[in-house]
Amino acid sequence: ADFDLLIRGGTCVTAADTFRADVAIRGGRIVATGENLGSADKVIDASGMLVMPGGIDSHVHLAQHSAPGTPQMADGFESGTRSAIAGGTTTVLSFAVQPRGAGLRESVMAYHGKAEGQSFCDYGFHLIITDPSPNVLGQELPSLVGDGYTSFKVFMTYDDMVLNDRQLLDVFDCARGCGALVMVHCEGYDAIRYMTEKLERAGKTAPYYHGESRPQVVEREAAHRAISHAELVDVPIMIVHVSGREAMEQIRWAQQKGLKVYGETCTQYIALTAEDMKGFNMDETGGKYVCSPPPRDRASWDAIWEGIRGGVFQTFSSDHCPFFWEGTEGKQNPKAKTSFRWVPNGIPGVENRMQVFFSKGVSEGRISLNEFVALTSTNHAKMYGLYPRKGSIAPGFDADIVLWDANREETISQSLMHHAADYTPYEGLRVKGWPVMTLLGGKVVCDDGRILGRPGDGHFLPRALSPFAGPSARQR
Ligand code: DUC
Ligand code: ZN
Ligand code: ZN
Ligand code: ZN
Repeated sequence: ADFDLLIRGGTCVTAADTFRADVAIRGGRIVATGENLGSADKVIDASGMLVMPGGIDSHVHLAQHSAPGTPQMADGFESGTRSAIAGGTTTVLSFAVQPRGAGLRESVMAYHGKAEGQSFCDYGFHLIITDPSPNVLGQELPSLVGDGYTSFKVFMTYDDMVLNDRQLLDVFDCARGCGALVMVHCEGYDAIRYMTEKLERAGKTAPYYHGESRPQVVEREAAHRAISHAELVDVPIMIVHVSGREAMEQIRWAQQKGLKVYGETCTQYIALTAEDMKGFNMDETGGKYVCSPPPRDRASWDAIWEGIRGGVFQTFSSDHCPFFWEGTEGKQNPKAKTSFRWVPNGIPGVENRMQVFFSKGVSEGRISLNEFVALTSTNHAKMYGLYPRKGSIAPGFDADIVLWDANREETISQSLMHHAADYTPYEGLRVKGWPVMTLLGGKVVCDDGRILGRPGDGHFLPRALSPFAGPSARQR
């Protein structure tokens, strides 16, 4: 036969176009699109389906190290990527954290150990820099960037992660020098500590007050500070997990000034609100929704859509950061009941990202199919150095494909999930549009919720420098 596989009769969608075509696959790659392409060993009938590039989720946390005695992450690479492929996502970028005092190279190797042979989908790593020592910035980071770890994240809050302004400037300077893309967690450390202590003194310790301890002004101030430092150093930055209007407007303002400031938003900021964090006991499940930045309100959903439609945000991610709900190691652990400050920040969602975004975006008429593909796949590939291998349906691209039924209605429920977490924060959400088949490198790895792939099908992706990470023309 001419091809290994032919996907016949579907409607292909890329970030640019929508067209009726068959897709021919050989050796794990797309080799042709069009009509009457030839014979194939296997044919998949995609009539009535959308044929889209597999999702790329450039913001997930899998097997992330937690301090001893604190809740541990619910998903490792096996369960987390199983959930990804079930949701139509074929590439994840996860975080390799540098514990303070540790070397970067040893830190990233530890995450390779957790992922190798375990992953159902392809994966790469962003580094998290917590300890920007002279050796890290002078030697290790440039060397790792050269090895394909071309992006890293820094935090403006959390005791064990926070960088001060001088450290941020030094890290930005290093990124500028090696052409890496810096992702910034924008929430102000001191403001959060002030608010947390004030709320605790007033006895306001329930999960709901997690949201009150880090209101939008705290996110906006940090976003503005990060943007200012990036302008000073002349380096592009990506502001991740933007929750509402305040930070969105900072990014838009920076973009209108001509600064290379990029934005990411996530499922929770168009689907959850602070109200969800009310209540704590078994029947009152506020702790399930605790993540950072916290979910805001419905007006914020509108602001996020404004940013999506206006091009402020390039990527839509899950920020899958799963913890168990039940049990002493989970979000309900005894310490967490004494104050929101001990509830681990993060929620699962890698499986639901495309479902929720398609339903609220495409099915409800807020964005086009092409914008959906751009924000869930193509832009992630371009932003993080995976293009033109990942992120489109065209000859030469990896045959990472999701067949999507735009008309199928489902209700999201834990019983449908493939993660290891014991709940989904999107429980009960009705969606229209559903992934029905996922292919990785031309192999069917999930068929209508049934996992056909194996751990180890997915491979590590060293990445090229981001074309978006170069300094501005004005100053090189
Ligand atoms: N930042 C993330 O990116 N994910 C979860 C929690 C956090 O602070
Ligand atoms: Zn973060
Ligand atoms: Zn995250
Ligand atoms: Zn391998």
